[in-house]
Amino acid sequence: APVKSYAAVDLGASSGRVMVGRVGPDSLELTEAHRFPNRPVRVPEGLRWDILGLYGGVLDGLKAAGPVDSVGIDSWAVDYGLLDADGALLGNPVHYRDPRTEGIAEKVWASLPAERLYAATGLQYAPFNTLYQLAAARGSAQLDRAERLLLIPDLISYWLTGEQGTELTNASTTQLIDPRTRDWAHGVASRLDIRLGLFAPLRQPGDPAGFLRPEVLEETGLSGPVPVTAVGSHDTASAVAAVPAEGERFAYICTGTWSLAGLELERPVLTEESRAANFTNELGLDGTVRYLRNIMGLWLLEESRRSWGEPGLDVLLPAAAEVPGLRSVVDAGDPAFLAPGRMPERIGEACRASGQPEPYTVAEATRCILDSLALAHSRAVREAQLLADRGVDVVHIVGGGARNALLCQLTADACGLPVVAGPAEAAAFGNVLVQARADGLVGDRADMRRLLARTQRLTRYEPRGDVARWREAEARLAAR
Ligand code: LRH
Repeated sequence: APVKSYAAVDLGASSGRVMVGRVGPDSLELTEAHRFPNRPVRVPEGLRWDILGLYGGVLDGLKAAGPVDSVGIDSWAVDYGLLDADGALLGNPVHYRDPRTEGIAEKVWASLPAERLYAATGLQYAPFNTLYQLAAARGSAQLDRAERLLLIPDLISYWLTGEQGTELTNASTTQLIDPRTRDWAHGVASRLDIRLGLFAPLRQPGDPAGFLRPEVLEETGLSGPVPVTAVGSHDTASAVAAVPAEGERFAYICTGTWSLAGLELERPVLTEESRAANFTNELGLDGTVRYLRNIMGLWLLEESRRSWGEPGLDVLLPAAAEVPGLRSVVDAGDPAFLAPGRMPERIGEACRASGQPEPYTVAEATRCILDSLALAHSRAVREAQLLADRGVDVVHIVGGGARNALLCQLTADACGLPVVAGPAEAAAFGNVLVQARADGLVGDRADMRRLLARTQRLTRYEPRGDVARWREAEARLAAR
C-alpha cells in the first residue's frame, strides 16, 4: 500500500513551520521541513503581522519539503488581509493584540445586544473577534477601498494558488457564522452593516482549493501539478481533529500561545449560562462544534521570559517544580493579560489585588503562571461538562504545552482526572490527516484518531489527590 506525503503549513503566533506528513494505511510520521520566526511588528499605526515575511517562510518551507501530494494551510484565527478590486493586498494585516478594538464591543452591543449576538453566533466575547475588528475599522480608508477580505490561511492559499475561498472552521471565529446552519449569519451582518460580500465563498475542510501557481512551482523547485487542499484552517480546528481520543467522553486542551479548553460536541450550546461563562461554539470537522474557553496560555510565560531576558525552559521548569505550589494564582482567562509588555509586573499586581503574595523569584513567578493555567484548565473542563451536560473520563493535552511535564501534571492534579499528553504538533497532524482523508487514505474522524493513538508516543499523568486545595485557590480569585 502506498505511503503519501502531505505538506502542512502551520502558522502560529510566534513561529511558522512547514511540516511533511507521511501517511500509510498503518503509519504516520511528521518531520519538520522548515521553521521560521513570526515577529509582530510595531509601526506608528499599530501592531501588524509581517505577512510577506511569513509567505516567504512558507515558500522556503515548501522548497525544503520537496515533492508532496498536496499542501494544506492553517494558522491562528480571526485575523485577515483586505484586497482591493485588483486583488492587491491593502496594507499589513492587523494583529489581534492591537488595541484598536478597545471599547468597540460596547458600541456594537448598543445596536445588537450581547445576548442576541451570542444566541445568533455562539461565539464568546473576545475583543479581537473579526466582527469587532471590522467594527473598529469602520470608515477607514482601507476598509472603504476593500473588495475582498481573506482570513490569514485563505490569504496564503490565494497567493499560492490564485484562488479565493473562505474556509469554514476559521470563518466560524469571525462571529459572522450561525453555528446551527453553518452558514453566514446574515441578520447579524446586516444589523451591524458588515458587507458579507467582502468574503469569498465558503469551503469545507477537505475541499480542493486550487493548485500551486507556475511561479510558485518555479520558486520552490516543485513539479506540478501540486494541489492545495482546504483543511481545518483554524489551527485549533486542526489540533482538535488530532486529539488521539477514543469515544466521546474526553475533554481537550490545545496548549500553545493560548490554551483552548473544552469539548467536541455535535450541537452548539447557545444558552444564556453558556454566554455568561464565556464559552465559545467554534466549528470543527464533519459538523462538530468546538465548545471551549480561551485561556491566556503559555503567552503568560513567553511574555514573562521576554522581560526576564529569555531564560531557557530547561532552567525555569525544574526550578518552578521545586518551589511550593498554589501560593498565588491569577485568573488566566482575564483579558487584562491580552496585550504585550510588563507581564511579570502585571501578574504581580493581580496577585496583590486578590490579597495574595507577589511572586518574588523567577521560579516563583513561573510556578504562579503554571498553577494559574492548570487551575483555569480545570475550571474550563468542569464548567464545559456542566454547561453541555456531557461527562468526561480523561483530558487530552495537545500542542506545545504537551511537552511541559509540570503543566500536564498540575493540570491532572487540578482536574482530578488523568491527562494524556501529545502530540505536541497536533495542528500539523490534523492538517496532514484531513489532506490524507480527502485523498482517500484514511477513513472518518475516529480512524484519524486511532491512527494517531497507534503511531504517536503519548504520556499519561495520573492526578495526585487533593482537588480541594485547587478549589480553595479558585475561591481566592472568585472572592475578588
Ligand atoms: C490559537 C488561536 C485561538 C484563537 C486565537 C486568536 O492559535 O487560533 O484558537 O482564539 O488564536
